[in-house]
Amino acid sequence: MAKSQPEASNTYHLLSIALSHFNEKARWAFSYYRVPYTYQLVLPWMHIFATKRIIDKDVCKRESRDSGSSPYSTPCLAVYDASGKQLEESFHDSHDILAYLSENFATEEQVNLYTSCGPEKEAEVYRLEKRYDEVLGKAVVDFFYHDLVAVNKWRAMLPFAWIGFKNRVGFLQSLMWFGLSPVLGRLLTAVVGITAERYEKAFETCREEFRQASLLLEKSPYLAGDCLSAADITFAALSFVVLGITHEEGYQLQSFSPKTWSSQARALQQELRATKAGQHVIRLFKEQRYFGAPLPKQKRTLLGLW
Ligand SMILES: N[C@@H](CCC(=O)N[C@@H](CS)C(=O)NCC(=O)O)C(=O)O
Repeated sequence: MAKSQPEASNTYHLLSIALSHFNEKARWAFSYYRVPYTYQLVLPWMHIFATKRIIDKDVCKRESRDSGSSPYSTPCLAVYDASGKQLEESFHDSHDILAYLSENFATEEQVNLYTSCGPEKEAEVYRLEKRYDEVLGKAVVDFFYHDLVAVNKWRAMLPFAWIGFKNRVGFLQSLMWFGLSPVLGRLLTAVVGITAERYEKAFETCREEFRQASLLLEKSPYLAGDCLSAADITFAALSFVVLGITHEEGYQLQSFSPKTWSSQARALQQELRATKAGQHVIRLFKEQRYFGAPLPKQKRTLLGLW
């Protein structure tokens, strides 16, 4: 049930990496609960400038459950008072954001996404969400960066460099990314430890996750039962890259055209699209991603960086 006070008197600002699937999950959670918010788009590495300002205020009350990301990780939700000036709390994990919105903004129409399939399924929804975050979400990172930065680098270089301008993340940030993205992309794969082996393994992990999810969908219309839950939103948001979901198909921002991906990546996208789980995700993006939700306002910042 909705607990409109004191949260209704808060204002919400979401810092999110434009092309990130974990960030799409947080954006989707906001759309689902119809919570107005402003957002600021950042690009990898440059996100540190933006999230550091929030982290330095030391108002995060939750222990991080994710040892794989840095302290500057996105999505980063800043909760301000009604005036929008006083920072009261911050969240640095997509699950924490989804759980917070579910606790505070569920209504009879937008039911709590953890109990929507019945209280007896709550633990299963948590389990599925955690599995998708830890297994599918991580495999998608390996697939995404290795394909764009190494396997298909010559064809992907320009679209990868152009992505800041395409998503209007701010002139200075877009320009820095345009010039430095080949180096920053390489640096990122080195720091995160993404290798050709991990890329190959990511294909198998994605296939297996889609196979398991398809089996669940043989038994019920949604992953955890008869209703949309946090498991469906997590699975769908984390899959948008490996399915190549476009803006026209419901992805909130502007992604890459098919030729940006290598032929093997495109083949995987087509293969997964044809599965029951793939069809489920395509339908969720089409029918549930935006329905009735107010579009968030993009906060213009000094040339896109701070
Ligand atoms: N478990 C975290 C994972 C988030 C994550 O991996 N975020 C990436 C973008 S896809 C990120 O911001 N990486 C940069 C960093 O860790 O500094 C969540 O679900 O929010």
